[in-house]
Amino acid sequence: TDLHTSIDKFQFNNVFMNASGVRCYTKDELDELAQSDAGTLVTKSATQTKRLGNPSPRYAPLELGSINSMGLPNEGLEYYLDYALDFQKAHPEKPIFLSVAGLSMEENLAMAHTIENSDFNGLVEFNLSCPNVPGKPQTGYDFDRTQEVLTNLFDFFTKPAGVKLPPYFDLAQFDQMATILNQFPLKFVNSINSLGNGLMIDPETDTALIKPKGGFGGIGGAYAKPIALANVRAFAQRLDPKIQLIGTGGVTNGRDAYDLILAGASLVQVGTLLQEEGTVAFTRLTRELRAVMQTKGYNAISDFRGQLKVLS
Ligand code: RRO
Repeated sequence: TDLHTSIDKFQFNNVFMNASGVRCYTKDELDELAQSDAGTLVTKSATQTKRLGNPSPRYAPLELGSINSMGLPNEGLEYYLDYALDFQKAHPEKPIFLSVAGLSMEENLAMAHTIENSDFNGLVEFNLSCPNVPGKPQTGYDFDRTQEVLTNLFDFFTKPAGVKLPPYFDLAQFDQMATILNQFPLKFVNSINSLGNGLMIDPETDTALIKPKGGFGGIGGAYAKPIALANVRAFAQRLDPKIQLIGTGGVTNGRDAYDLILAGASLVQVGTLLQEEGTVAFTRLTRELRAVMQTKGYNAISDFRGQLKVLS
């Protein structure tokens, strides 16, 4: 059973990879991802300069997932770009993703210029959906702003790129966002980032579980699965077929990944599960996805990608 997949001209020997933010902060963590069974990896979303992020505790595992308000801690673009440039020399057969998340349009455009003028030859993921920086609304929930950012970006940016989006909950939002996205030469759309601004309470102490923002944080894991499936499916139905889908949210076993692929995903990212289990999660997910495919009589991802059936 072959788990090979592709985005644009880029080939991957496994559909699984990390979700940005999880175990991809340091070069050591990135090396561990590279050595795992994952098909590729993405770096922690970068800002122009290093950030320490929000005060701890800023991540907590939950019964069905996780809550985080990391606040974009990262080593700065240069660190991750350096890593990517070294990596592509050492592993020309394994294209990787560089994630960027500017706190303003100017910062996003400045980072895009730096990448454009570099030798980076992988894919760039523009994160339009960080929910956790106090005072900074998620770009992906402001449609005019998203249009403006992408217009200014693709005015000069020519490297293969995509966007990481927040979850949407109304079909009119999918219509509007897809109309915007279809105007640009995007190679992929990655849905979804965490469910923004959830709240979990410790029953012993009646206290919010995490410290930043009075306890509000992005929810990931099993809580997110039906929302992720709907977002991947809704965009697959609306986007130009040249724009591929990356499915992220709620993967805890091989069947969850199979479902995201049925909904239209070409790659599957793993967040909370990877945080909790480590890179060995990819070994189990790979085995479980292969088993589901074998049961269904499928030999390749392309045999069932996007083939979700609905009741008539
Ligand atoms: O760093 C974070 O707090 C964070 C980011 Br940038 C993001 O995109 N999604 C998330 O759940 N946390």
